[in-house]
Amino acid sequence: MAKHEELPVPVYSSLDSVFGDGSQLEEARHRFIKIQSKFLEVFGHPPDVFARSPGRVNLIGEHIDYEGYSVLPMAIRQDTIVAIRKRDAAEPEKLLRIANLNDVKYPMCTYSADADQEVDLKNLKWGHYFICGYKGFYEYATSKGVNVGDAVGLDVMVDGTVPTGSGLSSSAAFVCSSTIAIMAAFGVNFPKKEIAQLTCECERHIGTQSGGMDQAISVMAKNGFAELIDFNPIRATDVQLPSGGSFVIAHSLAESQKAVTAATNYNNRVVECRLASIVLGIKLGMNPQQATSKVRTLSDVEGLCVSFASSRDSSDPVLAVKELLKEEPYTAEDIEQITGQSLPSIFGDSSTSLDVLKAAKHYKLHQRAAHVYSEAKRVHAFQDTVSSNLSEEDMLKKLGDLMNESHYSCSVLYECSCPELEELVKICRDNGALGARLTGAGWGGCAVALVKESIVPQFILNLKDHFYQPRIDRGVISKNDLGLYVFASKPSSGAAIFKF
Ligand code: NG1
Ligand code: MG
Repeated sequence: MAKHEELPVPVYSSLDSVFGDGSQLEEARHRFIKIQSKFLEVFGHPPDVFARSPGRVNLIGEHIDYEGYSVLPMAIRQDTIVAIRKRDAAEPEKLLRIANLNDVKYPMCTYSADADQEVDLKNLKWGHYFICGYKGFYEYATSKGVNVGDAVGLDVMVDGTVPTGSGLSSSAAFVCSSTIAIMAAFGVNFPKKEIAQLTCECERHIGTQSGGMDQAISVMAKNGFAELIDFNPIRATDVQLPSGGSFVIAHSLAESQKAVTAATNYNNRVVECRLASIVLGIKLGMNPQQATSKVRTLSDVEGLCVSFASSRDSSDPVLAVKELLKEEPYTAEDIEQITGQSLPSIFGDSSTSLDVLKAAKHYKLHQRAAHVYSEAKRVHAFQDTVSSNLSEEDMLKKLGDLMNESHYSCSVLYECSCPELEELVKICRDNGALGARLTGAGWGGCAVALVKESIVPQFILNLKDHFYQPRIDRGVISKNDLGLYVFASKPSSGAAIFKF
């Protein structure tokens, strides 16, 4: 039997295979009807096909996917649905018309059907995420020798329920559902792991040097399971979570605009990790020229770090970080002295990295590397704990401890938290969470808390009282929207195509 990730995206002719038979199915029916009729109203004809891809919550393994390390997310119920229709090839004006069910917040975007168009990062519009998928589809199909014919116009209607800027990967849900809808419109389908890879690469057109976690889980998730996602090559292993625990997702209400702050936040950390791995490589005996040209990620030099540690009777790469990288921030000159090369020349091929160098005052190599290596270990400890024969009580406690350690590392070593997330995580712990941490890139967005199933309703009420009520009183959010900001989540299924 072909492995799950080798299979193409499933195509369904009814909604119940994905949405079950309860209230979720009813909701989904309403949603599809709304999308269908809005499509008809805007474009004058019905869509050919629909694609759905979910958001995700990362349970553990933050900011390590782009360093080559495994992560452990689960898909959530909230998703993006894209309805699409291929226009007639004979029409003279070939346009991509991308509309949204919420046309007040997201007015229609129109682009040419030219797959070589540049994504204009200075003027970022919501429709750009669709263009990522569009370019990715063409690049991939071309590389595979699949002839998809000349460019044609596409009519597209989007409906997303993943809150944006929340660390729940609304962006990947949108890019993946767009790419899969385009594939379906062109009558092709690819193995899920290839789609995961291509959507990861094409989302980088937005300007963040992301890893592949979000797209991988969005495409490959299975109902009822979290997944351990490995990279190079992408692989997903089912992880059964203990039934007595529940994951509650709570929004800090600080919106993280990742694409806008990339140079000082997300991409800055990617650059710092690369510099940390180069400096470690050199300190561990690599020739500087070779290190700057070959070493990309901390996983590339982990073997050297482990050998170093073994000379001190340890197997922990963090030991090498502690002894070889100074705690004080490195200046550009410090690093240039070690590498014998100017920083811009190391990153010469990447304009987003050059933006980072321009904005950075210094580089915290010790802290970032210590986070990545220790977080990578926590992911495996989490998986080992889940599959151990500990009592459920002890298992939940251990998982909670790992989540707390992860948060501490993100907050103190990786510095990707913010005051609102710190407050929220503390409130979670004070109200009975076994563990709580920021999830996704951070600098805003959501926290995820592990809570005993039996106390979930009370826990959510307590969060409302302590975190949200003051914000309702100040008019930051409305009471009616509370359900969008705090909810318990079960592992949902991955991407699907619907053709009725
Ligand atoms: P968010 O901010 O949740 O989309 C981002 C990256 C992930 C991963 C996490 C941090 C994108 C598309 N995703 O997630 O790959 O690096 O941050 O663990 O940028
Ligand atoms: Mg994102």
